[in-house]
Amino acid sequence: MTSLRNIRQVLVIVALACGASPTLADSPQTIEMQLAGQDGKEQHGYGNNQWLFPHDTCQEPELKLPELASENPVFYAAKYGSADDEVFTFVIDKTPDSKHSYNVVYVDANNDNRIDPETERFPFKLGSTANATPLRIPLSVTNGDVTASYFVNFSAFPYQDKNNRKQRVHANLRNSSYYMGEADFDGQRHKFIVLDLNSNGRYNDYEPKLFKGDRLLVDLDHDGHFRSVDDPNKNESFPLSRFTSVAGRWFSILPSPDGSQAKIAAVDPPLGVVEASPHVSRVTLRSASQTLDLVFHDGRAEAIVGAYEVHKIELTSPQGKALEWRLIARLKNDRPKVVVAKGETLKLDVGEPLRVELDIEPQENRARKVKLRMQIIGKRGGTYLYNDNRETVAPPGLIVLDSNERPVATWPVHNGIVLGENGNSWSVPRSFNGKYELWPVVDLPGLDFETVGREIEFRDGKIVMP
Ligand SMILES: [Ca+2]
Ligand SMILES: [Ca+2]
Ligand SMILES: [Ca+2]
Ligand SMILES: [Ca+2]
Repeated sequence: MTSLRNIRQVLVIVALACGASPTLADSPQTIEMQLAGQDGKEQHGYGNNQWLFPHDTCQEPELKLPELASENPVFYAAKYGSADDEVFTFVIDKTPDSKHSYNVVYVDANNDNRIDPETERFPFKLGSTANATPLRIPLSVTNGDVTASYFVNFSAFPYQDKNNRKQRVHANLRNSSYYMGEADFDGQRHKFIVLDLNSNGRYNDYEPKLFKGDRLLVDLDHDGHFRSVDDPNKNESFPLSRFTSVAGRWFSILPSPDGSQAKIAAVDPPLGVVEASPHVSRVTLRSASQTLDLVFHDGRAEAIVGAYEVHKIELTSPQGKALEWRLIARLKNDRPKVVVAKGETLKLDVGEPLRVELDIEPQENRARKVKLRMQIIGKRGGTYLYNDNRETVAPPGLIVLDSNERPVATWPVHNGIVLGENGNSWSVPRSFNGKYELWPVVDLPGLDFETVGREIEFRDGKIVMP
């Protein structure tokens, strides 16, 4: 009898469990990842590189070098993985028959501090900054007690800039391999990629800023591609964070440092609420370990508790309006700091009111040219650019009024051309004589802008300094 009752209990439990239709995503998953991209067929779309500065001498004094033919070999010190010795020495050399160009690169690819003249020697072609054919080199990178293959694309080219005034041969290494696996996020198997986007040989760096950490790509729509799209519902590219929202729920996705394994578990992180003004549609918050892409509905969004900085703000016209517009601010300096507390509501004070600022300055040695810069600035900072690609928006512009307040010139303004942080120069007609007013015009339905005009005096098209 006892055993029958036990069987009944088991049946009841099984029935209950089936009723809730649990998927694999409900239980922690440990995924064995496969190295991919070593054949040069990269699927992830974008990568980062390590810039290698030239040295006259080897930066690793203990390294055993092969005999070099050039009088001026160039040494580079790349860094990959996390081990006591994370420096990989590269040297470019030229064979005796090569009169001008470097044509051989030696690499301590297995980082045993000895360059094998046979197996660690690769012919290559010196490139230019505009055009360099990269050479694919397999390294053995160590993280903890795991040593694994890691492929880099090596390019070298003569280079100079204002910080490197003497032209020398610089080089860079673009990471060209990544790890791919398959996991259950929503009851279906999805291919996913862990990408060493900050190019340091480790796959588990949280991304506090683009290219400063690593990425996670999930093929949510099973089309074989891993795209980052503006539509948050179609986004397949995620900054590596403590918690990641995939297919509508929160997961902890932790790659091992060497990338060969990923631990995935559905989680319920502590949440608070963020409220913003009605036109705020999306906001990106970032901390050292967590990126949140908040999508606002009726002015509200849920957010994981934590202390963040505001990185990106998006304002959009209300859904259903015939004229659609979108303004996006990417904050680079003085980012507002916010704290999301558990169960509490944070009022995010960004966006409106917006004001339009206009700067005008004469261009040195360029007659009848003035530099104009127009910026849309929101509350608590941020320079907003509008969606250039939608024809429905009346583009922002500049209107010039003469002393009788008659418009004498109008000028459409595009992102990066006058509108934005850089500004651009404007040719003033020679007929401009006397005092003029320049007014920025931004007309986006439903948005109020505070605009301030500027009075300028011209003589034969030249700006008259006050
Ligand atoms: Ca070394
Ligand atoms: Ca070696
Ligand atoms: Ca990394
Ligand atoms: Ca896809």
